[in-house]
Amino acid sequence: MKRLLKAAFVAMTGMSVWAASVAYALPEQGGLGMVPAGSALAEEVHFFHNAVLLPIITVISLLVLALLLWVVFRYNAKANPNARKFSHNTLIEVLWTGIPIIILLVVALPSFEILFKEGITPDGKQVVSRGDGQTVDFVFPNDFPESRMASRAGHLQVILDDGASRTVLKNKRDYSVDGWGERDLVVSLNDPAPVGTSVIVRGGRSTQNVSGCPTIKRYFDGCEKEVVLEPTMTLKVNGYQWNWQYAYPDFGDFDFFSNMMPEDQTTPELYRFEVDNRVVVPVGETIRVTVTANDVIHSWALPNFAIKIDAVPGRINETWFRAEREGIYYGQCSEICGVRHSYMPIAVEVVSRPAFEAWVDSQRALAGLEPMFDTDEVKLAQTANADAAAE
Ligand SMILES: [Cu+2]
Repeated sequence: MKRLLKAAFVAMTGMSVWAASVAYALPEQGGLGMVPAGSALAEEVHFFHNAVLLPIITVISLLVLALLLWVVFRYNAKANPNARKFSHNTLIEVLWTGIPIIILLVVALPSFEILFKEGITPDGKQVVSRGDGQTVDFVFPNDFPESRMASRAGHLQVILDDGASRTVLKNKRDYSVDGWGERDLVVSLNDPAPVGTSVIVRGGRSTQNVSGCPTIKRYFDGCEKEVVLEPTMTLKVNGYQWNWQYAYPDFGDFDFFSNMMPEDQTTPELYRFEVDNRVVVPVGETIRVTVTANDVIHSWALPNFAIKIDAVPGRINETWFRAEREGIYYGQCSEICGVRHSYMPIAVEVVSRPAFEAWVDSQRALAGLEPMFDTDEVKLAQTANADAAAE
């Protein structure tokens, strides 16, 4: 009962509960709600499911139940011995055609928006400039294809970063924009950017609600919007009977297979989720995911990021995600692909940028490649820093 109440509460408020300390984003044993959202887009999907679909489904089910009970009790042979013999009722027919059309539109329009967002890889760009205490004008090169150009205030985001914290500036109150429709947009700050700060101008049409926006604001489209930047890397996913192969084309010609951990080498909670080689990606960056298969159709599914995309032999499907928090996220092949279909889990480890770079170099070493990030210069600088700290 407690669990039902909790699920009802989660459904009503559309909240995505997340405990910051949980490193493993595992499904809750016997849970009814969604797994925690790991991306802003997944929050959108959860909101749509919990606050739009579930109430509509509930009301329709209760209405149909009430109609059935009414007919059963009011119009059974005993209660209603003389049946009336009319063939149609125009008003009712208009209503039961018109109302479902309206309901379907209410369901379809927001779901199209989410589907488009999942299907179109973000292309936002950013320009970082140094504040010098005098400059107020900062140029953003709006060099997108015409249909993707930043064309209104909502397509731009101006952020001041002083190294310790970031402040998102507000259009009109803090800055104005000139040059709409031209290649160069000029952002004019009302006050010059202080010395030592970075002025980050982000632009593009791939925008989304910021993560963690309250449900009530989502209802009224009152969430703060942000520009989602273009991918920093591509993850190539290839489905096999019965494991996954991953490649990182931006970081060299290395790939690896990811196999389920045997039952005796993992915990009961992680069995059928944990793998020997996890996918590793950096936090807060847009990851392009291309998915295909080697033999039969599989499906790469990662519920925390609201991803479920078919892996089809001879075809490359593309999607993307941007993880908001570090952690380990699990999914499973979601297209029946043979006898070991339920033994090809997916595990994604979201780590910090430095940890990601260290991991890339470890994978490159395994493939016999030179390090990409852990170069001699980096090592020298690290040693110099360590020496300076020791003195
Ligand atoms: Cu499969």
